[in-house]
Amino acid sequence: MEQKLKHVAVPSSEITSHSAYLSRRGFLKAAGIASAAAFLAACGVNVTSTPGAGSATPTVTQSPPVPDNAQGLAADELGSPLNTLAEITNYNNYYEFSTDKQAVNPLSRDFKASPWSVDVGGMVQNPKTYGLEDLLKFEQKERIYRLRCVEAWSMVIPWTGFQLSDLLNEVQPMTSAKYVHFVTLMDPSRMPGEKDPLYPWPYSEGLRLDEAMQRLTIIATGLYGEPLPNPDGAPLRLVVPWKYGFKSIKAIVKIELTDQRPQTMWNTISPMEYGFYSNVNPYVPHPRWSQASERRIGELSRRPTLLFNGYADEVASLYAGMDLRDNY
Ligand SMILES: Nc1nc2c(c(=O)[nH]1)N[C@H]1C(S)=C(S)[C@@H](COP(=O)(O)O)O[C@H]1N2
Ligand SMILES: [Mo]
Repeated sequence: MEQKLKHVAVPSSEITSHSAYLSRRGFLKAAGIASAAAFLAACGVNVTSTPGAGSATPTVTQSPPVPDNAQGLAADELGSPLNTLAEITNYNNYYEFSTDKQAVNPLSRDFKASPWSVDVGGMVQNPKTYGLEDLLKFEQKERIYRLRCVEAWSMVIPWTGFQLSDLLNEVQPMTSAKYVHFVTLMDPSRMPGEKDPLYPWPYSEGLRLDEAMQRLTIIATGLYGEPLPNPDGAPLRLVVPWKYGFKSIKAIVKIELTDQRPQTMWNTISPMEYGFYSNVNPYVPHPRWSQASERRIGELSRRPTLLFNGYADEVASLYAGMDLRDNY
């Protein structure tokens, strides 16, 4: 994660220089994004306030829906091959263990992820503390998702997990509930990174309730058919594939429904850089680097970043009428 704290160096390899930033029109053509832009315009979504947006050729193509049972598939619904288990478990952002992506795996090796429980409460009719074993009773799906880090690298990961909507339907949000707040385990004796006083621990994240109810939003309990590996957030973590990776909070112990937009860790550290929505958007650069392209781990050349990380068909309607530049 790139941010303002002085002791964390920004790896230049992850960041596209401003001169490399493609012109919007050129980018639209190169990436075939014209279709997504047209689709979004039809949905009433304001992709950008940049003049010329209307000149994109309106050829509408739809990507296939993400399957629920992807077990055994070797690629995502767009045809991109899966990253290997070794890649997925040895290049991790998990600041509770280390800010060094390659150090997370060895430093999290002895983390005990069971027993585990999650408090689900706040504005709900049926608050409950769930053991991991209770959560595994929700229908487990196999979903292959792209994970796009705000630092402009990405992976394709075959998750096992259940729809967050299944859990929320059970606890029954009150009509006054508008947001969902997620909190990571706070235990510096088990997560040594939490001793670093520069960060406002515990890690926390939030979603609008309708985003949390969207079918693509899952609580992952495994990947590659195994229980969730420690570096990826064992025993359970959120996955919201159309948002930057930092929204997908790991090692969750608390889920709380609220009527207030929740405070999140990255938004607290640097609100201009890490907004509440943080939808993947190639047209809205991070203040310090472009988001127009990304480096897929395991590939040599960069690839264009897709609006909503390629999930626009399924999620754009959540943002109908919103200016995605203001609501970054
Ligand atoms: N609790 C917690 N959750 C977290 C993070 C973290 O440091 N702590 N890093 C986030 C970031 S920046 C990314 S890109 C993803 C990375 O997930 P992965 O390591 O499974 O690929 O986890 C997210 N969830
Ligand atoms: Mo990230």
